[in-house]
Amino acid sequence: MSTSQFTQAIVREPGPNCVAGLTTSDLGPPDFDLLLAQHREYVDALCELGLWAEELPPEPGYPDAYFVEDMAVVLPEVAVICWSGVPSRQGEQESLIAALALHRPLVHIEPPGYLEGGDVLMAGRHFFIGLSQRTNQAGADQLGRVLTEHGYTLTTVPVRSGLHLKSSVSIVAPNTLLLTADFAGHSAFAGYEQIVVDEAEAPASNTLLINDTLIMPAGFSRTWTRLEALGQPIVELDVSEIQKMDGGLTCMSLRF
Ligand code: CIR
Repeated sequence: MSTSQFTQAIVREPGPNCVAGLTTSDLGPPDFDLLLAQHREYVDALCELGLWAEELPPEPGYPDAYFVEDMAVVLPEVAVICWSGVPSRQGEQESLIAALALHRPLVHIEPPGYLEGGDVLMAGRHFFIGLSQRTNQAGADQLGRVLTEHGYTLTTVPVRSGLHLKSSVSIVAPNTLLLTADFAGHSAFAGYEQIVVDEAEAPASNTLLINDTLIMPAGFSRTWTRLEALGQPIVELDVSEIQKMDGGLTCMSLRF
């Protein structure tokens, strides 16, 4: 599995209840119609990059369910179904189970372990697993066993700022990470080229590499300039309303 070569995605349409989702942001409530339009542009962008996108319907009981990335980690060999670190999201995975069972054998993270996909960053054959409020050591150990069984390596990284590891650290080229100053210099990332985003552009550290194209959030010109130097195509998407719900570009799809 390469870091960025994907043929399929699973996404979920946000429901009107998404405004009731969890957030720590002080950006105010999202405009639902605009959020829906931004989500549509996101799905269109994935399709334009060659992915076949399966779109699941909204989940009335789960306002955060369109952040599908958090509910599974999809490897070539197996899909690991997550157990959320927060009660309001425990149960979202049920409808993903049916979708993913068509593509992969399934294994499950079991409580007292909990783990969300937003904390799992794939870098070729190596994985970084964030230990956050949404992922505990027991959850990371369970995923670690699956990864090791299939020949991958992993390191855990404490997440002391931001929601998930991938809120602040992205892979933007095979050996290059885009990350915030809080994570730069962590020993887990030694050996990788590091592009540290300006403090004022911290949300740009959640950037998505799809089939050698970078999808980055709009409005971060300094980061754009630095990423442009990598020589890969860049697509900018406005995710202002999604950011109001603590979400970003990686959270809204499972890619495999
Ligand atoms: C939550 O707090 O769970 C959602 N409002 C946001 C989840 C974002 N997911 C991600 O970064 N992987």
